[in-house]
Amino acid sequence: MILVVGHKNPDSDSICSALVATELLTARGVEAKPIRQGEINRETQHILEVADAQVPELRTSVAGEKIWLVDYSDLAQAPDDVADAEILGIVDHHRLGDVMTVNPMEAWIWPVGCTNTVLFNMFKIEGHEIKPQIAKLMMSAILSDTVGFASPTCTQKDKDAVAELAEIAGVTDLDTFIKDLLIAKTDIEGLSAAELVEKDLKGYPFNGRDVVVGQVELATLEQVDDMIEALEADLERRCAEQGLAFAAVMLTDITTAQTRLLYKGEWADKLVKHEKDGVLMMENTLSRKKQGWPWLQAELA
Ligand SMILES: [Mn+2]
Repeated sequence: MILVVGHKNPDSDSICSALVATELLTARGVEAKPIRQGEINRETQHILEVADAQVPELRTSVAGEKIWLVDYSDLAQAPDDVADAEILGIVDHHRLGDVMTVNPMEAWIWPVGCTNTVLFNMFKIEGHEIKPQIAKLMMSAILSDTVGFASPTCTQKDKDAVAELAEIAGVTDLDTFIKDLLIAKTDIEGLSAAELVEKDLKGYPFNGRDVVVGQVELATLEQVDDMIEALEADLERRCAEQGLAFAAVMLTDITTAQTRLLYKGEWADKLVKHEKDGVLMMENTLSRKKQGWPWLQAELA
């Protein structure tokens, strides 16, 4: 039995990848089960409803298990006891992380917009049938990760995959499908500052210290106008409680690709020079992976 596990603070790709990779392993005749390391967000909830799919079981310990990692290869994003598990496979679209394996394993890591684009191609290469429900999960994850093809992480392979998957899924009105997905993605109503920071928070070891960078995708920055102070206070609290050198959250307007960065911590001084009237705007920044984090790495180095 292989447990398929996405990263901590699961996003839609992470959850859909666990479900889809489980389907792929099953098609290979291997017993597998999807698990998740945290609560699902509203967009993922929307996707699972549209696809009529089950939420993977919540499970944060994998000691003694055989596992596949989907949508990451960093220890920081893996279950805490991953060292006591046997990693048999990785499907991902991020830079290669720091996990180590004892035995040879299967790794599918492509520079595309979404893990589900890699999984889609695995289905094709291996000649497995893609059911409409699985197609819906895959195309939703791709549209989520690429923000409806707008992200600089989006490649032709992602677009080709969605075109084929939409046909299998019977989705004829792709524009409405994307619109509904993005509405769910940017729905933050009623969330507290801590929940917003936590929503899509990623930890990065950097220069011997720990850094966290979250991202909140919005339809307009006005959605968080009243919460700036509370968000900054939450970042400060995280630095104090967890000894972080830097904690930030990217507030991204996905309609204009404008990101406001809130940040705290010992290393915060390094960024002050980029502020205008006390506000740090990152122009044309939609992707944390391709734009936000690389820029931060250069500035914090
Ligand atoms: Mn992803």
